[in-house]
Amino acid sequence: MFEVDGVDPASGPTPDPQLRELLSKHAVLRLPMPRALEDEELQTVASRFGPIKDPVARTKTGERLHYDQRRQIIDSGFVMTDEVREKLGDLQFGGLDDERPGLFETYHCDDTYTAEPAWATVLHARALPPSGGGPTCFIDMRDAYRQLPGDERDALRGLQVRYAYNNEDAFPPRRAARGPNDVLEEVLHPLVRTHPIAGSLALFIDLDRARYIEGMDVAEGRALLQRLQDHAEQKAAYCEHSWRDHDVLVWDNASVQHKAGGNFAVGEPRRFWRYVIAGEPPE
Ligand SMILES: O=C(O)CCC(=O)C(=O)O
Ligand SMILES: [Fe+2]
Repeated sequence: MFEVDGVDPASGPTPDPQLRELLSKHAVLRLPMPRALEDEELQTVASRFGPIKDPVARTKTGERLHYDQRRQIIDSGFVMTDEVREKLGDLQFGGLDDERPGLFETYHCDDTYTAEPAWATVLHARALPPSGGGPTCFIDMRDAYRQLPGDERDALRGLQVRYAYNNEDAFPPRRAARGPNDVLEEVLHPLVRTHPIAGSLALFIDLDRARYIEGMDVAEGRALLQRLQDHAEQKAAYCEHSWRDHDVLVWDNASVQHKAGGNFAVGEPRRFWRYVIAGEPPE
């Protein structure tokens, strides 16, 4: 985690090679802001890292589907009521907390169910739990890869993982997400990813959406994915960000996994505005 002071929400080069470089190196950047940003200002800050991604992906029948808003509201403190539950019908977000469906408490990277997952995610704090708690936690997947034995590192290169939005076979304790995005096509991504800017190698896994390893016995491939995830969670360098008002936090989905810490009281607000930054297909 690295702090970048003085980023001007009103102007600056878009993209800004220096900020892209810093993000590639440190994987998580905190940009303190003096006040809550206007939407346009947040877009300016986000664009310093690259073009904002238009969340459009292909469906199984080849159509283009807007699978999300361009600016997303992450409302992790939102408490489910029976009334809302009824309205949502079959919609499931896949989280672990029945009461707080916007709380994503399992390690993941964003957007892996699309062919060109967002390179980076930009989150701007709008409301934080008054009594504290609710950090965002990160593990370093380059470090996780480096810590594997050399022969295993070599053996993993070239393997491809299959991802789906609606993974009915979600890895426990995760639960399957369900909704209109079920129609999206399944996609493949490499298990070992070369960083698009730094050129470094990282394990690229998202068990929230992964199904199996292509060309490998399904159970064997899933056991391998789970073992690699456990390895990363136990061994890889870890950091967490304790939110302060108006923070902008940016992370690099090509080199870290993240999750929300749910240690804040039910009923307290925890809300962010979010833009994601476009990325090339992982290689
Ligand atoms: O709530 C958090 O800390 C993380 C949210 C998250 O996973 C995301 O915005 O992609
Ligand atoms: Fe996320």
